[in-house]
Amino acid sequence: MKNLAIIKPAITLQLSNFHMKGECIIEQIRKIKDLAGVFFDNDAYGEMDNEQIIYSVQSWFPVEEGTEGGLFWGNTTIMPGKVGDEYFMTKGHFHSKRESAEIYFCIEGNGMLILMDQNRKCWGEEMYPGSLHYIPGNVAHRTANIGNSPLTFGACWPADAGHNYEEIQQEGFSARLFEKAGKPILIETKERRK
Ligand code: PAN
Ligand code: ZN
Repeated sequence: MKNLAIIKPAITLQLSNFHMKGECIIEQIRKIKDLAGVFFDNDAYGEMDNEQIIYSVQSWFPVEEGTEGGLFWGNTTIMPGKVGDEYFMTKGHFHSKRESAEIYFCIEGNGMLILMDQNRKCWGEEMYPGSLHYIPGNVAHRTANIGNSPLTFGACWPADAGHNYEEIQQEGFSARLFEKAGKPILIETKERRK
């Protein structure tokens, strides 16, 4: 950057829907067909439309992946719906650099941030417009939409955190968020394969 330069920001957030605009924004879409093994009820999963969009993520990587001290930003939108009795949710992950923390904040909709520590203790944090969430290091995280409209939240995480999806793919979370009698409830599941 030129000394004393005054420049326009490269990226802007549209305040009506929090979509980012600008170059280098990466869009990822996760459809039913991308989420094999994520949901509990395999029969209900098999009956769903493979092309149905479950969630999308817009990410901004202002520095290269792995840059120590750098930060990334992302917006996730999860559609409303369920597979069987289980709410639509993200795959979930630990960070590869496990001690890396993250901040989420809810923009619109109603959700549940599902957290699991190293000892597989699992708990949920309610998400609603304006709720702010600190995800400590060494804690796996995934998000479910528990409402009738799209859930959108913003996230900021270290550029060298990385994503470890394999562990959750293999071992799952120790609990799942189901709707029972019209309410979200965390229920322990015995899915650990190791
Ligand atoms: C978020 C998540 C995003 C999608 O930006 O990556 O909500 O969830 P999955 O990555 O589990 O599919 C984040 O936690 N980044 O670190
Ligand atoms: Zn994360």
